[in-house]
Amino acid sequence: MLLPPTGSIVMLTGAGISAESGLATFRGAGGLWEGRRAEDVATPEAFARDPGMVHRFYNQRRRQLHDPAIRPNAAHLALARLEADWPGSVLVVTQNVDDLHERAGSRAVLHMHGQIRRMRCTACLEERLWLGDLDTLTPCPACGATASLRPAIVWFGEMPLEMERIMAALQSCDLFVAVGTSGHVYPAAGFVEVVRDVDRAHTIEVNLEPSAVRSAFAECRVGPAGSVVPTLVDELLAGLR
Ligand code: BV8
Repeated sequence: MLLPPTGSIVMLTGAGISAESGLATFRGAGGLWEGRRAEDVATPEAFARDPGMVHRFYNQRRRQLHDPAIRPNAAHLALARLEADWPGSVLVVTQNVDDLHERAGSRAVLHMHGQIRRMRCTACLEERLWLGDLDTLTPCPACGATASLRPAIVWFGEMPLEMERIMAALQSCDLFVAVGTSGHVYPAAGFVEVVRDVDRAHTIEVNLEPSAVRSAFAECRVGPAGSVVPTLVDELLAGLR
């Protein structure tokens, strides 16, 4: 596929890009947690009702990131290689809260749904890296308040982060690729429609199966991200020669 060398690329990633690294997706077979859907746990209401349960949900997932078996896969590494070798701009917009893109070497990464390795105090609004467990008794390291810490994650009904930067990147990109996302969660699922209004941009979906917004994409590549994304990156870089 030929793209102008100065072309700008936006990669939207979802839970599917981390699946081959061993992290469960939301709506796949392992998607339930204690019999609950993510939509029922990842909400301010659930946190207000049962903060301990929501802390357990995130503590379990945060602990996974310390597992040496959980590491970036070929898809994460290919996106980092693209950012390093592509002369134009490459931006990863991820719905994921893990740090696998950064550990693969990507630097231009926007976590629109927050990061599981960060916490925020609802009393003093301090936000910082937090790698251990959290619970209602954990005192805020900045203000000392208890029962005030929460994961720095965007829950359902909360405003995603970096939306201005994301919209600007979508409206000026030459290529938009969605990798491993089911197209159920907005506003991310609507990003392809924003790009479609940009007449020159090409859009590609990479997924094991068609997403809920498959019809909005000009091209679909079916298969595991770990093999489809490196091939796509090879094609893009070969077009530079
Ligand atoms: C907002 C952080 C507005 C948490 C997440 C009614 C009431 C309230 C809101 C709404 C409503 N109706 C609609 C909404 C909007 C809502 C929404 O879209 N709900 C859906 C469920 C209908 N959205 C929101 O609430 C958003 N905020 O709208 O704010 C607003 C305006 C003004 C002021 C205030 C607010 C916020 C949404 C963010 C929620 N937080 N994550 C956490 O991580 O615990 S969303 C959560 O789902 C994750 O981020 C996840 O990434 C994301 C999306 O899921 P996917 O990534 O797509 O994962 P999924 O499992 O679904 O699919 C995986 C895909 O990978 C599959 O297609 C599979 O085939 C594929 N795959 C699997 N393996 C592979 C693969 N592909 C390739 N290779 C493989 N190997």
